[in-house]
Amino acid sequence: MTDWRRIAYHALVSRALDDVEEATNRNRRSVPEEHLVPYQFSARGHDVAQAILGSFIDGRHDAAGAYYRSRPLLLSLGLTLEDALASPLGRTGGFSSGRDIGVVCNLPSTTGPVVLPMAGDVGSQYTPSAGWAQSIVYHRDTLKDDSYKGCIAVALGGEGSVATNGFWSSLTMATTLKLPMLFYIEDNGLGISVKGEMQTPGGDIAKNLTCFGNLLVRNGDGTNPVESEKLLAEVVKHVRSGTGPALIRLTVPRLASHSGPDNQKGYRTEAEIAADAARDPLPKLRAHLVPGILSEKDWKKLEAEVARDVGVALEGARARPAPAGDKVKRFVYAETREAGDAETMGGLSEKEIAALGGTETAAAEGEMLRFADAVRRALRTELERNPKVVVFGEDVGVKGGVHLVTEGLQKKFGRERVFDTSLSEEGIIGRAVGMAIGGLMPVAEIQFRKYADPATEQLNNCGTLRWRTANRFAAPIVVRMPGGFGKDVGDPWHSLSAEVVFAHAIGWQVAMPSNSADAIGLLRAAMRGRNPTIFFEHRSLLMTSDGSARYPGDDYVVPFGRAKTLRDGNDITVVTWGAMVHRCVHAAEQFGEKVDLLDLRTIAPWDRNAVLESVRKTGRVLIVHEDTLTAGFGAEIAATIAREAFWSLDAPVDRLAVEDVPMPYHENLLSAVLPSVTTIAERIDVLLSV
Ligand SMILES: Cc1ncc(C[n+]2csc(CCOP(=O)(O)OP(=O)(O)O)c2C)c(N)n1
Repeated sequence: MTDWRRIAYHALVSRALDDVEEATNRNRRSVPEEHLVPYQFSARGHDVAQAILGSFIDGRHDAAGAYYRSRPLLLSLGLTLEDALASPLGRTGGFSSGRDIGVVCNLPSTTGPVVLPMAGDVGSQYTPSAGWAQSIVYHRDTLKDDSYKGCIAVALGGEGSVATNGFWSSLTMATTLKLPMLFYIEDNGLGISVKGEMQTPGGDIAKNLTCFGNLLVRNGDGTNPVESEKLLAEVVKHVRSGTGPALIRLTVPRLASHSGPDNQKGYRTEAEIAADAARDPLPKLRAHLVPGILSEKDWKKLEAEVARDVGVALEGARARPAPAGDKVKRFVYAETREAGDAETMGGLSEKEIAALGGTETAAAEGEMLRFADAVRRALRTELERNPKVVVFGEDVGVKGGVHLVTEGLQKKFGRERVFDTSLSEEGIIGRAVGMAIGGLMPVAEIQFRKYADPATEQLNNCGTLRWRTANRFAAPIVVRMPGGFGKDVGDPWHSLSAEVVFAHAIGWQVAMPSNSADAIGLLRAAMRGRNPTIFFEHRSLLMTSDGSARYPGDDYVVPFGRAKTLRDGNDITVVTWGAMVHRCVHAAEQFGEKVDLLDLRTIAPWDRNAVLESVRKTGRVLIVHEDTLTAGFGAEIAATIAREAFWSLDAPVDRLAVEDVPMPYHENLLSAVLPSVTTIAERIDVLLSV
């Protein structure tokens, strides 16, 4: 039975919140500055249909991927009015404790519907929502958890968002995998100022998707409560039945400007504004309810209740303290759980991580393993130990990956745990994020480093997710990606390194192992950890035996941020990582006891102390990497040394790297750009003579 009183309450509350914020901002000269909402977005016009949608989102593990106009939905899913008002004011508590725009919301829950952490990028909500939907299927069918039966993910978006990559990527995922996912498109005809006809031909995405496979499509008037309720009941029932996804488009008016600073000048006529005002769904809701369902008196009572609740909430929100600047650096990475700083949602539980354990002591006498075999073995042991591990990417299933790293894993662990994905890197990473928030440990493969480009938005949002939700959410995923030069071959697409991009991205751990043992230890540490990790598999190590090492054991872990000293020397420090380690080892052999050689192993975090200690001892340093020179990670290390160890230096800090050209194809060209044993040795020689 539809609870229309509850729907009306949430629609009225949403309208009242918009009223308060808009009135305050309109009268900005006469109100105290701390009452202003710096970034105000109104849901006016979208509110009634969202409140109806909210009345259907009640599954134990339902989740919504939403956007900045979704506050009415959040209200109906349990957002407190005080949090709803405090967040746009930037006060403590709420969605982000003043870190993010107040309408970029989230709502963690372990006992009812969740609102996944929103992001400012239009369309970025879709693929994590599909990931949550896939995690529902995994919990339900593979982990046999009946509490996930009938649960769904819903993604909300405007008609502008249907032009984004995320929309199409998630639509492909949801329809090919028949995921329990509902696409809820609230079409107000405008993307800021751009008309819907620019986003999809004819401006009607539902019409255009009528023939899309495996998709139930419904199209209706979001200002008509009866029609909206009927269509929503139908699509939600369909998705809950487990037969596949659905898309509903509801037309709604945007009864305000796009956002606070927008005055609609130049793109919307007075007549258009008036026509939309005449479509206001709130009077239509009232007309539907009064007097048949609620009496005139009931409605008045409801309005009074809303006014009282919003008044109390506003007082509470304004009284909340502003966030203190000294805490702004917290929660970029996971903090100790002992201090009570566990995230509310995302990743493995404390108990699960403790049960997995790990040792930093390598087993003695393990057999020699090549790099690719080592990564496969680490994946295999983790898949065996932890039922929440899932491994996926393009071609990783039947074929075992184009580098054959996942060969045989699907056969052993099944298609639910090791699987191929559609060809969308945004989809691969967004899905991983949704799955990690859903409590799984996703290990995603990006086929080559360069092909992480289309996933940039999801990667960046994954990294900042813990910080911007003030530790309410985390998405610890592992992203494996091969890159760097191959055996006697390179090219701009398959041989990119550019690891510095991920060191620069906030919130990521970045592993750059040079050998099998470190690869196993770092991959395992990431898969038993609480931070998202880029795990770089160097192509030349995958293709040769350069990185072979003894198997260090089934529980071996290497902590991030700990360099390994490969040679002790007193006259020069060489800092390197990845495949360059092997060239540096050969170059250093020519200098007897002179070279102190450090393999950083991880560049985020990186072992500052080990580097500085070594440089203070030797007074000279050469940093060698394959990534291009300008703004490469070597620049970061050089700057740190220049500041922290300046008085210990006997020579300029030096870097040797590929000199700002893409990686070439022919072997001759490749060897002309890559640091070689000879050029590394020459550089060491020069520095030693300074
Ligand atoms: C990836 C991205 N590009 C551009 C923007 C700037 N932007 C914010 S809202 C918006 C229009 C979105 O329109 P629509 O999806 O129809 O939602 P509505 O605001 O109408 O509810 C744009 C272009 C953004 N936030 N993200």
